[in-house]
Amino acid sequence: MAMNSILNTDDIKKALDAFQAVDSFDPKRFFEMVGLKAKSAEDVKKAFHILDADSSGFIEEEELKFVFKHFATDGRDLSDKETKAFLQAADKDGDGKIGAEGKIKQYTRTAGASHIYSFIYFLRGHQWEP
Ligand SMILES: [Ca+2]
Repeated sequence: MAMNSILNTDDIKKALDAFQAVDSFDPKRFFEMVGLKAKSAEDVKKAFHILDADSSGFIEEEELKFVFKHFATDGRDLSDKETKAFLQAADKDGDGKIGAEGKIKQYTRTAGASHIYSFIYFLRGHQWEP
C-alpha cells in the first residue's frame, strides 16, 4: 500500500514541493496539504501503517526521518532538526515515538481502540470520537 492509494497525487506533489527546502518542514501543515487531515479514521489508520514501516505499532524517530519517501520515492530525508521537531509536535508523552500517548492511551484502552487514534489526534488537534 502506498500513500497515493489514499491521497490525491497532485496534493502530494504540491505538499512535497512546498517543503522542499531543508528545515522548512511543518508536519501539521504538510498532512493538511496532502489531504490526510480531512480523511476518515479508516484512511488515517492506513497512513499510520504505511509510516510505521517496521510494523512496531509506533512511528519512531527513524521512520519520521523518511516520511517523504512514503509519498514519493525521490522525496528528501528530513533533517535531524526537522525530525526532532516533528517528534516533539506529536509525541505528547515524551517516550520518543508516536503511538500511545499518556491520557489518550488510557482513553483508547477504555474505548477498546488502538494507539492509532493518537495519530488522528495529532492530525486533527482533538480527541478522536468513536
Ligand atoms: Ca515503527
